[in-house]
Amino acid sequence: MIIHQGTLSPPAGRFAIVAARFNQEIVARLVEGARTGLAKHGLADDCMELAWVPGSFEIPLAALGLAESGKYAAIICLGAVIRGDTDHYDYVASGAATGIAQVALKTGVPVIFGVLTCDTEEQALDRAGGKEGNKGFDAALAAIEMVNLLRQLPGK
Ligand code: INI
Repeated sequence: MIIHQGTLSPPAGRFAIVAARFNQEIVARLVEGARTGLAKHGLADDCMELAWVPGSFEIPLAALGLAESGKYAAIICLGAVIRGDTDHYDYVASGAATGIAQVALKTGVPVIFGVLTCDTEEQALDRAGGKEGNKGFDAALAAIEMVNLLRQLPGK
């Protein structure tokens, strides 16, 4: 059996991060986590670009433009959606998740879902460099792995 597995060795190419400004204190920690994850795996800071958008709902549109430009090996999407008193949370979280998945499938570029969806700010902080790790860091590793995997798999 041939087994394909993306490694974490540094791939050639540029990495774009799309980050939501809403809950910016938390998202800034995710951005730092992603940057650290890329750097720890051999990617230079000048291979990384960061685009801020107003909220997680706007992430897919910015990610689409970046992915369609053909300039990036992967797009890492970071945001923090925290449940409030209304069902607004559900629309923002599902819009972000569905949109991000659509961008990846439409363009063939790995577009990584690093958007926290939490009930409380405490849960989000735990996942943005707290006791549950940093999901930005994890998203960076997922991006590297997917770039390397897709370069191994038979393409179109
Ligand atoms: N955007 C977030 O990224 N996180 C949230 O928790 C959030 N809440 O709770 O409202 C949020 N809303 C803004 C939304 O992403 C859009 O920016 C806004 O609706 C304009 O389209």
